[in-house]
Amino acid sequence: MLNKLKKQKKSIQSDTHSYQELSAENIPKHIAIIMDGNGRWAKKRGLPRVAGHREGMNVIRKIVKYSNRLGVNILTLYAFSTENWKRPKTEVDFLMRLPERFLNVELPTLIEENVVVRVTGEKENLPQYTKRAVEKAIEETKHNDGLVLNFALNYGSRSEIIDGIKSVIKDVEGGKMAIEDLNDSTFSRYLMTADLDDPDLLIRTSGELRLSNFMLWQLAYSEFWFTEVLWPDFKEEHFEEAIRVYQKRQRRYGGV
Ligand code: V07
Repeated sequence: MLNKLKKQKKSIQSDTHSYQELSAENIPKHIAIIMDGNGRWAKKRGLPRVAGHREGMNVIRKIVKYSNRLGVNILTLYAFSTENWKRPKTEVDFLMRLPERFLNVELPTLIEENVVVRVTGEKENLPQYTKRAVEKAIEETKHNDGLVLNFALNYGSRSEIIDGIKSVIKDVEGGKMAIEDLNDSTFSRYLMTADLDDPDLLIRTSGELRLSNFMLWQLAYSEFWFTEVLWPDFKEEHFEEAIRVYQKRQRRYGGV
C-alpha cells in the first residue's frame, strides 16, 4: 500500500515536472507513433511475444493521458499493419482481441476525458468482435471534442494510395472531377485521413529506422524522432524528449 502511494506520488511529481518544462507553445498538433519492439521486449524476458503486446497496450493509456494534458489534437497509433496478417495465427488472434480488451477497460475513461476514438484502416476484414468493439468506441465518443485517438488498424499506406487513385479515376470518369484539379490538397481528400491534418511528428520505437508502409503520403513534411527504447518501456519522459527535440528543430527553422 505504502509502495503504491509512493509510486503514485512519484508519477504525479514527474508529470508536473514534465508539463512545466515543455514549452506550451508549439506542441505538435498531430503525433503519430509506430509502437515497435513489443515482441523483442518479451523475448528478452523469456516471455511469449503476446506478453509484450499486452504490456505495450498498457503504455498507450499513459501516453493518451499525457497527450491530452499537453493539448495534442491528434494521436495516431500504428496498432496493426496489413502486413501483420503474415504473423503466426495464434499471435494474430491475440492481437485482434486487443482492441476489445483495451476498450473494455478504457472506454469509460476515454469518454470521461473527452477523447474521440477513430480508426484508420480496412475495417471490413477484421473479425466480428474486433469490429464490434471498435465501432462501439467510435459511436460512444463521436460527440466528444478533445484529443482524437486514431488507431491505424489493418492499415497499409500503398494500398490506401492506390484506392485513392482508383476513386479519383472513377470521379474523373463520372464527371465529378476535372483531372486538372488534381493536386496535393485535392488528392489528400481521397485518403483515409481526409479529415485529419498531417502528422507534425513521427515517433518510432525499438531502433528501426524505416516507415514500414505507414502514412507515406501524410508524413511527407513531418519531423521524425527515433529511439532504441522498446515500446513496452516507453515512458512519459521519452515522449517529452521527442516533443522537446521537435520544438528545438522548429525553433531552428524559425531562426533562419
Ligand atoms: C495493439 C498493443 C500496443 C502495442 C502494439 C501492438 C499491440 C490497442 C489497440 C486498439 C486498437 C483499436 C482500438 C482500441 C485499441 C490495439 C492491436 C494491437 C491490433 F479501437 N493496442 N493494440 N490493437 N497492441
